[in-house]
Amino acid sequence: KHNRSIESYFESLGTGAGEVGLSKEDITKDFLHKLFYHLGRVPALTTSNDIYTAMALTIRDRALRKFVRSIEKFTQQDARGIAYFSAEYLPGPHLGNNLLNLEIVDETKAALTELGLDLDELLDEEEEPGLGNGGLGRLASCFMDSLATLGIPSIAYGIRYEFGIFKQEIREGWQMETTDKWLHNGNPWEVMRPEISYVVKFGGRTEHSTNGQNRYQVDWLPESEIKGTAYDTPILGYQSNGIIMRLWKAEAVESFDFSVYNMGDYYRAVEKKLRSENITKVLYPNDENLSGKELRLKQQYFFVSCSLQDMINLHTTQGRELKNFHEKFAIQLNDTHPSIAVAELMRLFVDEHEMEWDEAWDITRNTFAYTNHTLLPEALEKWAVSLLGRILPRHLEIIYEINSRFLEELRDKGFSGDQIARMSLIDENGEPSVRMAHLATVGSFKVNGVSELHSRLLKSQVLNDFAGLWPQKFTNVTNGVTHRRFLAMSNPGLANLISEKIGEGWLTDLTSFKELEKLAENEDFQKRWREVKLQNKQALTQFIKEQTGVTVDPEMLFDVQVKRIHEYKRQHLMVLHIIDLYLRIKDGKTENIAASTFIFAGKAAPGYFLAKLIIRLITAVAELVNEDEEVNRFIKVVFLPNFNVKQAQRIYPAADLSEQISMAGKEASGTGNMKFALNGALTIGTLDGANVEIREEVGEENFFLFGQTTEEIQQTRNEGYRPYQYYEENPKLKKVLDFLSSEELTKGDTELFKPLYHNLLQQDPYQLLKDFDSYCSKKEEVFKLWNDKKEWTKKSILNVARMGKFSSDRSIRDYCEKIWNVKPVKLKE
Ligand code: 7GP
Repeated sequence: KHNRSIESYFESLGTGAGEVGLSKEDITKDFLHKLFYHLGRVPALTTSNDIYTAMALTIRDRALRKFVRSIEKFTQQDARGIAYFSAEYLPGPHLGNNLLNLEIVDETKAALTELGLDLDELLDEEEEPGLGNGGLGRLASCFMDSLATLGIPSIAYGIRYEFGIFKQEIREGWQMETTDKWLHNGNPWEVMRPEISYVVKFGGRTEHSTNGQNRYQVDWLPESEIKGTAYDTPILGYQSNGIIMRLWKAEAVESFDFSVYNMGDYYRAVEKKLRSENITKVLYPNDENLSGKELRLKQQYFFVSCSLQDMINLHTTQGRELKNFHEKFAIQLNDTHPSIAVAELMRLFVDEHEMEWDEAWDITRNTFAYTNHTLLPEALEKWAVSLLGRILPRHLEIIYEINSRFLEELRDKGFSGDQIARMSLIDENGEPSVRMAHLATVGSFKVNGVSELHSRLLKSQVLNDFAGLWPQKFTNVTNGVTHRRFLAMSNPGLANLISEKIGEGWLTDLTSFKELEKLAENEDFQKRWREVKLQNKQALTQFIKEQTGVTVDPEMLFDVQVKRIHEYKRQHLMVLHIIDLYLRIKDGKTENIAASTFIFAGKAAPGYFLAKLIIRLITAVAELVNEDEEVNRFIKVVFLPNFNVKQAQRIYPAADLSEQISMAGKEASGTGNMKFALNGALTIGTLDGANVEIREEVGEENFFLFGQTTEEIQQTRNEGYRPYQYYEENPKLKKVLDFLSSEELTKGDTELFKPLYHNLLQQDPYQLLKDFDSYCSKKEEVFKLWNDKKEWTKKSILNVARMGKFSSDRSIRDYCEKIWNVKPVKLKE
């Protein structure tokens, strides 16, 4: 009876009765209700966090409603679904995006205004979940937005890190890291699901036997067990479905270890609980050597095991058989971080569900698909066999078994010994280790790169042997970004101007921006385009002042590079050019320089010395330039601390020039490049990653191309690249490099930048010196064009008009077609 009354209530929700309404009045009522009943606040004691939380809860109700509706629909239709496995997510602030997706920005603003409150202040209050390092995590979140919008039955699995990516502060010019306590004020967006929890085992040993039915049986006798509990956050699509991001938190299986407790050692028992919870404490910053980090492997296994158990549970409680698992689900592995899932699914099938190996392998290989995000050799994950065997003894056995069958297949096919050694899941050079990219490739039905160029290089370099063996397995899906967050929400000025001209259809179809092409030379439109950009630059100017104390002039060219700090991305190439400008200005040769503000932001991995030194170099140049009256009329330099999604949303709309200057062949795709162009910035860039496709789309005359191609880089290397020669033969470059150890720049500490200087002169692994001239002369063209406002604006409009391809909606459609074979199940509202 009880059940029926719940059901009938749910039904009535469907017909509108008892709905959480979307009118201003509904929002006001619920908001006050939350403040009073949920938070128990009296007006006099209400803090701004209370107000934010009450509104967040009000909106979460509406988001959950969408989610519940979507799930019902998926279940009704018995739809095939996608599980996205990612160790990282960077959703950014939820509130503003949910308001946009529910189309209640105005209603909410009005409700708050009537109560004497301000929506913008509330939006400012939100602390974002920094559960990722950079591009890979943000891509996962853009994909969630599009999966929900397109109505793809899906769930995003990951880790609920208590501390996300570190907070960056700048002290005396250096990066300092502090902990990111994003949960300190609570997290109103998540729903804890104590009843959705699974046990995950670690360590110990295995026992092989033949059971009563004469079946070969392996038992894993673990050393310890940990419980994972689900925390669900609804992620909304635009005018459409809601999906769930399900993040796992680690806890002790029992709060107390009773055997110890009984002995009277209470504190030792509690300690065990604390140690278990360590697993989901902190996100590891990337770019560091992680191969020895036991806790990192435990994190990966922990979340993957919880997620697979959850999926099997979902599958079987609906009365389905495991042999159909791959028909109901595809699992996308976001890089190799979750690739231990291949071995775990085999273990669950074979050991726990008594499936035969061949059948289990068949299903497993038809379930997973793997996305690679990097070609950098140092970033390709490997786990020492000794470590893996200690933490996951059964998985090591399974990996060996997969490998021996795989190598057997290669031998049968006549592969050479060398090839077999190269393709093996086990790297026998030095300390034996498991190559996770090989495990992911062998265990998947599709492997993709993230841009045309990257996918091509993946096939010809890192996974070349595999591409020869299984050419059909390899494909490309070029990345995309959600234009709803990165244009509609964060650049309302431009979004409104565009909607005024072409309507709002672009929110779900970015290709309709093509219609803007015809306005590219319209002078009125150009003027309004420039006004919007100027307003955005004024807002950023204000923010820069608050954050750094530096005053910049919004009329100047805003030349921006924001992304993780890494040598391959070549932030220091931009700095070398700035130093050249400084020297020119000091020399009185100011003609042809367009007044520019150079803006940098990005985090360096805490253990990456040269990256941190690059930050120090930027802040040193900033100090020198900004304080020099002779110079600061022409150029200013800013380093904005603590780059994150929230900050990014302020920066992209205000940029005139986007710096995408990595050494060709190193940036798998880049996604910042797309966000900038979408907001009307022109790009100066190399033929790397998605730059290639962006240039193809916007037209080569609307893109500042410089630098060597991947082939030329290779050739330079083959010919024996000697960076010193460029230093010797190019007086301008010599002057700039020598300036790195000048008293002027280093304030007397002339040794400060020597490590960078030597690195460039002796190895220059990313060929900055070789590309320097090409970069500088492209900058001259930039300056020239900047002075022709009409031409610049025309190109800016054309860039935006031709961004259609780079919506993550298109990427997700590609995944659906090329990889997942799923159909949308969209809510009709
Ligand atoms: C990044 C790539 O560096 C970037 O080029 C790409 O756009 C992005 O992924 C999304 O595909 N990679 C990472 O953020 C990362 O952590 C290590 O890669 C596996």
